Amino acid sequence: MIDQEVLLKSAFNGNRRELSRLLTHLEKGMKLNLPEDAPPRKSTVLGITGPPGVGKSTLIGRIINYWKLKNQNVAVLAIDPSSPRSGGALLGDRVRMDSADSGDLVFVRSLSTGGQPGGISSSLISMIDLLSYCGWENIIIETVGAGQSEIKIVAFADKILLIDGPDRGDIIQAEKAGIIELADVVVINKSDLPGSAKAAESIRSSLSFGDIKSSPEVILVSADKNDGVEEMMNLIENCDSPDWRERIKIKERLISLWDSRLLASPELNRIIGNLQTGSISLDDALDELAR
Ligand SMILES: Nc1nc2c(ncn2[C@@H]2O[C@H](COP(=O)(O)OP(=O)(O)OP(=O)(O)O)[C@@H](O)[C@H]2O)c(=O)[nH]1
Ligand SMILES: [Mg+2]
Repeated sequence: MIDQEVLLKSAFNGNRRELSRLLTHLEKGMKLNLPEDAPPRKSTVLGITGPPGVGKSTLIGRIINYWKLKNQNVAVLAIDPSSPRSGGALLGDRVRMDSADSGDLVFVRSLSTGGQPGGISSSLISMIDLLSYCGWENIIIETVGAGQSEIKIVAFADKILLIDGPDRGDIIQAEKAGIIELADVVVINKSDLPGSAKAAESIRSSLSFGDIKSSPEVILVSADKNDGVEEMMNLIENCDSPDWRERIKIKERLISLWDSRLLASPELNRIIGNLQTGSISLDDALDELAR
């Protein structure tokens, strides 16, 4: 048993090792008990998602520097899908972000989606609350657009950046998964490469033909050259999410938590067995799981 209160006090006072330990416990499903007089969450959560390799981590490095220059701190939760990825991308992430992961203003943490049966979403809220309680003003959640559930983890963020590259084909997947509806700003990264302006144009026009009520801004950025980052940050910091988008986010959060509860149920295997033998109906199964 760990003494959460002791760890909390220490993390609150700036001890990163204890903060890390607490995050590990939350990742494994521990319930967070903040003191009763803890102030409401005040940090801003920025969700960043997009297909593999579009430059999310590189861009996050730039965003970190942007906030550092303003003397604001930032904690990054980088969520890796549980399925193994090729080429040690995780390590690559660390190395790329390490340039920024220095000093007291930055905290970077990788999370795995395979940590607990219900996935990451149920513990994500506690992690955000913990980081906020410990004084982290900006929190970034990075997810890879590898599966719908991973992408939609960003629905737990206040503001959402969808990143794509010059290869317009990639974003089709995001469109299918309904991520575009959630995005406050769409970033076409790698603007230093040919094809990026065309990709941005094509996304803009497909958005204006869609039934999206107020389309997100589409902007060109080069994380590599640090070009357009300031403009992007101005956009994201000053945009107001319309009501309908807030509602979609809340709905996605509910669906995520619903899913993770179902998957974490100790009765799940037994109920699946009963469904298989036909001894109960799907409706019965849902009723039982809801109980
Ligand atoms: N030309 C160019 N290359 C870039 C730019 N930004 C990132 N890259 C390169 O794109 C590759 C992938 O960058 P990452 O930042 O790891 O991309 P990611 O989206 O975090 O990748 P995953 O986490 O694996 O999904 C690296 O080789 C980067 O150097 C850019 O603006 N221009
Ligand atoms: Mg990355």
